[in-house]
Amino acid sequence: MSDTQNGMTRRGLFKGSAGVAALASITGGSLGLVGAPRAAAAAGSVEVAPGELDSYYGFWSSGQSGEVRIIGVPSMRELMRIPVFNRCSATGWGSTRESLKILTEGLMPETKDFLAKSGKLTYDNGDLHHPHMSFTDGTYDGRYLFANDKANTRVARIRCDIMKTDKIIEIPNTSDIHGLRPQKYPRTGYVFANGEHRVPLPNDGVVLDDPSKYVSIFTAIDGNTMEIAWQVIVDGNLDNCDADYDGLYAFSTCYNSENGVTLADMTANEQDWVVVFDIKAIEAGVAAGDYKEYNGVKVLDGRKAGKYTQYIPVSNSPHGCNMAPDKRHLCINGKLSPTVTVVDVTKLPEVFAGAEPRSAVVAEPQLGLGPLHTAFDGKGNAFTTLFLDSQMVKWSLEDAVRAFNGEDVDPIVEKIDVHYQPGHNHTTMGETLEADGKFLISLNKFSKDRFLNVGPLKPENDQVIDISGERMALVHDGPTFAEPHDCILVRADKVNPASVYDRGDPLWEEARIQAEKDGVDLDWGADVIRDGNKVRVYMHSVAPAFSLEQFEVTQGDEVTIYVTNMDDVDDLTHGFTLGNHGVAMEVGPQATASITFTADRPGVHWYYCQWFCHALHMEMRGRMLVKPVA
Ligand code: K7E
Ligand code: CUA
Repeated sequence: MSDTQNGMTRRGLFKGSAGVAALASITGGSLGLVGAPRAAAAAGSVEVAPGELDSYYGFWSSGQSGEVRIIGVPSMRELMRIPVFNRCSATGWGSTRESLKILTEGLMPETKDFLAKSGKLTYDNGDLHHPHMSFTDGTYDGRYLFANDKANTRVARIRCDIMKTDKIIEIPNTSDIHGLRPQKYPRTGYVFANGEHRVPLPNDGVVLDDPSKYVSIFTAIDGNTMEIAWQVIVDGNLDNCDADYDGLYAFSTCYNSENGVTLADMTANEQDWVVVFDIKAIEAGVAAGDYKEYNGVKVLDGRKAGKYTQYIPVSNSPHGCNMAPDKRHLCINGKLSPTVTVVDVTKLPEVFAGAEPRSAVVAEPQLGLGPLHTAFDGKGNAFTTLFLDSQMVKWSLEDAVRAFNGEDVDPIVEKIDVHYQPGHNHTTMGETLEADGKFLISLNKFSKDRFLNVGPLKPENDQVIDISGERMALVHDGPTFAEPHDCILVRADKVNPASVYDRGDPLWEEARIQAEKDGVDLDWGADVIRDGNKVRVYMHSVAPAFSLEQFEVTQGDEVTIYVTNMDDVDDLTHGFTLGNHGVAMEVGPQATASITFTADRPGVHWYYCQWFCHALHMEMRGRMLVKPVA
């Protein structure tokens, strides 16, 4: 239970009732609310009064912005941004030594060489589509978030104890990681990642137009070590993926079964596939040595249906791939077809034993135009976004199965308009066994007229829909910057971040080792160590002062500044910004951060704390003197 749910006050109850009454009036009183409201943030209202907390953490992708955002749900207040593949002016992500280590250590050697030719250590951009939390026994466990980078073929991990990225790896042998899902059972475990665009293997520039040499690759990463466990070559382009609740299978939607390289080739067939991966069989294949190594990764061949993979035909160009929390039904969203294809995963052993692949399909309801993604309420209902119709459709899984069997039932429960062109959607806890059917987010690609006009580039519109009653009720418009593709909604009690860093955190392990070599106390130091033309400056901060008010270096020195924040109070972050050097970093309570630059501008340069920390924050500063070379 979250604090919000427990913290039911008279005032909260009053507010909750008022909110529900207001809502009922705007929806014509038809809102079938179940049970009494418990607090302002309970189902039925998105109002979270000042001082009250949201009941869900929303972890939002940001697409081409390259970060992850934390948004409180249902209020839709943006709480935090986590830099991942992007650069961040506030925190120094992409320029501190700690972040550069994470951004560079997982790159392949040839990528590093390639970037070095442009004077770069790593990529500056990313395209982050799919953030998902680690699982234990079919539900979120609050350890990690994982996310893909479609732009530069990477996968990142975020530590949920401090909400910072701690690993980024490049995936070899493939191009453009798109779909990404963690293993749900027994534990993550594997993180499954789809290489979307087919490339020749090896991709050495010799092959351009021979489609038979192009492959798509499905990757399983060990989420604990962030090393690649294995890869499987498949037919067609991989798009989205998911995993079952029994730890047996993973699934990927696949378009371009034609294996074409032009648009005309890619859409020639009437049917594409969902690929089913048999995890145990693949693990046995790895153990038996049935693989080839490319770039140090074990790659199995799953291009022909067999013991590793099965290909279930679905209509042309499917997109979303969503496993229902009933542990049984996998929903494949038609995109170009108005249907969602429902696969019963309990029938998959028969398919692997030779049964006709389509025998696992148990429903195929016609829902409307452009079905992209489906979410679940844990009560047997599915919610599918209709991109072309700009609608959300609620439908019954059970009725869809009955209709497929010839019964005269309409699986569609209700449709509502959303604004506009929804892509992903997500329900509270909806990709876990604890799906609770409270709220549904519709991530709309266009906002058009819904907000004040801010120029040609408009925000996206992420709308909140209350699904706790009989009918869906659209209750909030939430503008977001480019460009959320997906989000997850995690019950607040599942996530328990620290407020202050642990001094032993591995994040600044290199600083710890260097300080020890230099004979300096990293915690309380105020030292300048000269080592040839390298200068290491150690200082700590306790509001409102740095332990060094000044230090001297010589023009041309390579300077590394280590700042340790020895305040251990909640929310007491300091910063270090060095004027006219492009140097800035966040230093959280009890954290160490460091940055390296060349001091090449003779003169006095002020450094200051840029995080407003104290009544004397403006005075929290010091001077670096750069002496000219004689
Ligand atoms: Cu935008 Cu999940 Cu990349 Cu669908 S994906 S919409
Ligand atoms: Cu420390 Cu501002």
